[in-house]
Amino acid sequence: MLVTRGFKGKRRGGDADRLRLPPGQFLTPEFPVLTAGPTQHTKLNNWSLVLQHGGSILGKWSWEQFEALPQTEITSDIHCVTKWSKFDTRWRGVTIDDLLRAAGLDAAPTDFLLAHCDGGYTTNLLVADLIEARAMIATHFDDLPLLPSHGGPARLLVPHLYFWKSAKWVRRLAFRDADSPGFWESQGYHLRGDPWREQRYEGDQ
Ligand SMILES: Nc1nc2c(c(=O)[nH]1)N[C@H]1C(S)=C(S)[C@@H](COP(=O)(O)O)O[C@H]1N2
Ligand SMILES: [Mo]
Repeated sequence: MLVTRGFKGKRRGGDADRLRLPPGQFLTPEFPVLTAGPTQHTKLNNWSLVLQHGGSILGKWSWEQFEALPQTEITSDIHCVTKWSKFDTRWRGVTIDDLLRAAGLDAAPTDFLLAHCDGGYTTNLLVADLIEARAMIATHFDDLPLLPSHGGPARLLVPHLYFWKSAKWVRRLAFRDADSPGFWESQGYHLRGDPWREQRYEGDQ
């Protein structure tokens, strides 16, 4: 079990909370739903998660097989590029490290990947942003199965990047030899999206 916690403030709106907010963000206790397009509803017996590199399948798990993989809990702040941040969100799922291990891989085959979702959403990520317990395929929020609106049955969770990188209804991680933009990235959003560097749009340093 791994738990990562940010710096905790004593009261809402205090100095500690402000230090904990990336530039330009405001704190919300809500959990807004943001989706381009309709919520996806995938039956668990039709669900699978695939790790792929070019034409070859590196790993594939049914829901049952996926649920049997090692479980990790992460508590983290999340930051949406539309400027809301939420502190101390609590997730459970399978880290990308454990997923690679389950596929029998010592290391990722390339430095980049594109996450593909039910409904067609995609987002690009550096492998370095996914390994070493920085990211997971999350299936639970606050101890409950993830709601469809928040990406259930399973979503990518990459809490240290803007939340558009945390692809809901993720089904396939495709390793690639080069970084190429996903859905929002090809519409002017930043290729990486680090909230602490305020990498919102293409061209932000
Ligand atoms: N498949 C999919 N994943 C997605 C999105 C989407 O439209 N489709 N929106 C992204 C954006 S812009 C944000 S801010 C978060 C919102 O997640 P939430 O609805 O759980 O708050 O999901 C991200 N993942
Ligand atoms: Mo977003």
